[in-house]
Amino acid sequence: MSIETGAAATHCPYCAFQCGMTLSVGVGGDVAISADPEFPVNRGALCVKGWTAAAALNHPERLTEPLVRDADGTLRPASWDEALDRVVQAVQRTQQQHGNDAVAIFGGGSLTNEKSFLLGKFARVALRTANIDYNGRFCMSSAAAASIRSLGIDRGLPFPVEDIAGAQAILLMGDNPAETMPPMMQYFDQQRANGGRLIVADPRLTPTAQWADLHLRLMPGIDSVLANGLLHILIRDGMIDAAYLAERTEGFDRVRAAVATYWPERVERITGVAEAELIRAAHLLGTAATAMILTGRGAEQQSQGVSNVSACINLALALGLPGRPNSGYGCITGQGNGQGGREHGQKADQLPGYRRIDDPAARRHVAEVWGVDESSLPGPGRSAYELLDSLGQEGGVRALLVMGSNVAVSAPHLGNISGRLASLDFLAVSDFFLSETAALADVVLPSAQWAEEEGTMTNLEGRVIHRRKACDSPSGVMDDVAVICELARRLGSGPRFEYGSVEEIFTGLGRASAGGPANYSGITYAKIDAGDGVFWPCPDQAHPGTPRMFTDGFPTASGRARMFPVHHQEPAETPDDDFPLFLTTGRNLSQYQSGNQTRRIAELAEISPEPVAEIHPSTAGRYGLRDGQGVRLSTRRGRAEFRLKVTRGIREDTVFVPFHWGGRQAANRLTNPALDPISRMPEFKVCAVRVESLPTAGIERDDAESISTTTT
Ligand SMILES: Nc1nc2c(c(=O)[nH]1)N[C@H]1C(S)=C(S)[C@@H](COP(=O)(O)OP(=O)(O)OC[C@H]3O[C@@H](n4cnc5c(=O)[nH]c(N)nc54)[C@H](O)[C@@H]3O)O[C@H]1N2
Ligand SMILES: Nc1nc2c(c(=O)[nH]1)N[C@H]1C(S)=C(S)[C@@H](COP(=O)(O)OP(=O)(O)OC[C@H]3O[C@@H](n4cnc5c(=O)[nH]c(N)nc54)[C@H](O)[C@@H]3O)O[C@H]1N2
Ligand code: SF4
Ligand SMILES: [Mo]
Repeated sequence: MSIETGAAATHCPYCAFQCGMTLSVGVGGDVAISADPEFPVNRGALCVKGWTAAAALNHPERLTEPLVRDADGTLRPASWDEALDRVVQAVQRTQQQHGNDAVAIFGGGSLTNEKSFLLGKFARVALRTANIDYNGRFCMSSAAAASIRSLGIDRGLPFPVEDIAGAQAILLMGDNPAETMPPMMQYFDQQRANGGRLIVADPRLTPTAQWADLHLRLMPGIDSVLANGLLHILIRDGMIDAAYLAERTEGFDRVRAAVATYWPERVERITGVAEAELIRAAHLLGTAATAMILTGRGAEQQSQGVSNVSACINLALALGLPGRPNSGYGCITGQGNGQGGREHGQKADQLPGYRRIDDPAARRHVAEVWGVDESSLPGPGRSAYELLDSLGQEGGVRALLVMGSNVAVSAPHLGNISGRLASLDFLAVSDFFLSETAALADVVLPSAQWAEEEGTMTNLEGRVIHRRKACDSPSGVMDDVAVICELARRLGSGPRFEYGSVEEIFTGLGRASAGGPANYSGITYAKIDAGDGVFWPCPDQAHPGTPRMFTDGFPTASGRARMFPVHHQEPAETPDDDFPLFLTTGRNLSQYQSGNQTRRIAELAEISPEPVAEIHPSTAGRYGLRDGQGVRLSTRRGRAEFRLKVTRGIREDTVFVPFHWGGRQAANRLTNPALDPISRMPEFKVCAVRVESLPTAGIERDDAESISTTTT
């Protein structure tokens, strides 16, 4: 992967597949994107979001100067000096009046490893606040928590994606890669060519489910019942790996007792999946020499998310899969740096290297690397939703800095969160477009974009890769690293934030991670560049990295994987007379996340101009609704408006909407913030909803009016 003049081998700004791409900068600053055929993950493939990513770089709505809010309520351009000064004054005022923890940071999984590390250090060293969390809490935190307690570590995929091609059977629980990571489908393609089978569990007949050999159209919110039911059949039919269970796991007896009551007729009754299909799925997994169980947000974003994933891990362990070739349990991480972003300290309970902030040894190590006194490091802070829910409250957070998230669209129960954001004494947002959250801020800091700065990302496989700078940012823009270091300097912590380069920050991150679960200490930029990235853990310079984990044991106290019995409980809210259907939410192919980056790109807006609610024909008939009309969805928490799509590809009791829009079209006006007791993940995937015709013919698009699109 050589860098030619005017061209840089780098990676996509969006999802965790982190496709390799080449950016060529022409005369006049135009940027062209081509896929990198040599990068072993995407192997020359990109999805439509990747192909069109350059359109965001020189987009006319790009923020190129800081904005500050005047006393009359208007946002006006300001100098960097004034904007940063306002932030510093607000921090100091708030901390003097209300204590250190009244200032908080909200980060994101799109930030590089270096930024994630700096943000965590900034919170603990410069602000000395316990309150820092990030949008990954809304993403894969249930899988992370379940993996840590069972397998001893959380690396989303503990094997490279290429292993998928060699799995004879794969169960995909609530993931839709045909739309959310299209280039990954080449491995499922190869898997099929090798004679392998794919089973997809999803309430919708997604493009991925259409592709599968078997689609289990389960009811939302009951994944653990399905997994327990499959394990019941495998035990009954003598298809579990007794030797593996005896040698490599603990806790199976209690799991066996728990799944005893999940006989197929009962599981059919609860999940809506026919007994014959359950048996077929179990036998496909049980007879395969190599197999994988993979989870996505469908199974994880529930108030029972950790239980669901634990039930899937139990299934994988009973089949003897983790640590075997082309086999195992994996979580398909979502955001560009969704993996690295959860390792280096922007989580409320965490220090770099995936260490716990309440572990005395971890605190001593990190305090020493940072050159501060251990007693000065705060303890664990509030989780993402709880942090947002505390804004402006007595004893809660009063000043907030958001970097890399658009919570005014993506947080659950927006009716509550919008009010909480409005009640803050001070809000600062760093972004490169005026997101719905930035539009509420007192200070907006215009940030550089991916192609304009150096850094590393860790993809869904745990592969640390180099995102190279390909072009300069517009004048007036300051990158996040410079912003964090300058704020630290103005707050009196300058010497601890003096870095000569981004690479130097990576070296500091490596030292802080040494000895921790996510050990980066043997990774350098040179080592990443010499190959196709380096898989963590990589404990020393001579170590080649770890593409495949668990081959010799699990990083638990006993070296064995721990199995936890799962007793299913209902979702926090189920349909009733007033709200008679399930609502579930997720993604479509051409929009990304809160849509702040993709709604502005013409090619993407053309494919998906507005949010569409999917409903089954018989349900539409029952409520007198027609395909293409406007509908209002209502839940106990709010209302939102959508165009209706009538499709046989969804269960009769379920409505699906994407969450990529704000304002009146925001799915999150509807969603339930019920939290998983362990991961603190909100229940984005299940609540109870009512559907009605919109009184007027048209849907008012209040959020879209302010956005203009541009083509590549
Ligand atoms: N185009 C696009 N790609 C993306 C993103 C994007 O916004 N747009 N975001 C990236 C990120 S951050 C993430 S986390 C990933 C997410 O990637 P996915 O996990 O594939 O995305 P989702 O659409 O949220 O959810 C997957 C599926 O879960 C199903 N589902 C809903 N409820 C349930 C349930 O109760 N049980 C089960 N088993 N399934 C259920 C939905 O019907 C949906 O098809 O995508 C990444 N890639
Ligand atoms: N209803 C419902 N809600 C959901 C989900 C769901 O399935 N259903 N999924 C959840 C999931 S999995 C996720 S990951 C979250 C995502 O939700 P968000 O965190 O809101 O996701 P993004 O739109 O990626 O927000 C990133 C913001 O930061 C900006 N940005 C990107 N990179 C950088 C950078 O390097 N620096 C700075 N300063 N800014 C940057 C972008 O322009 C964007 O405005 O949403 C969650 N919300
Ligand atoms: S699959 Fe993900 S990383 Fe690849 S081009 Fe699409 S959005 Fe970018
Ligand atoms: Mo995500």
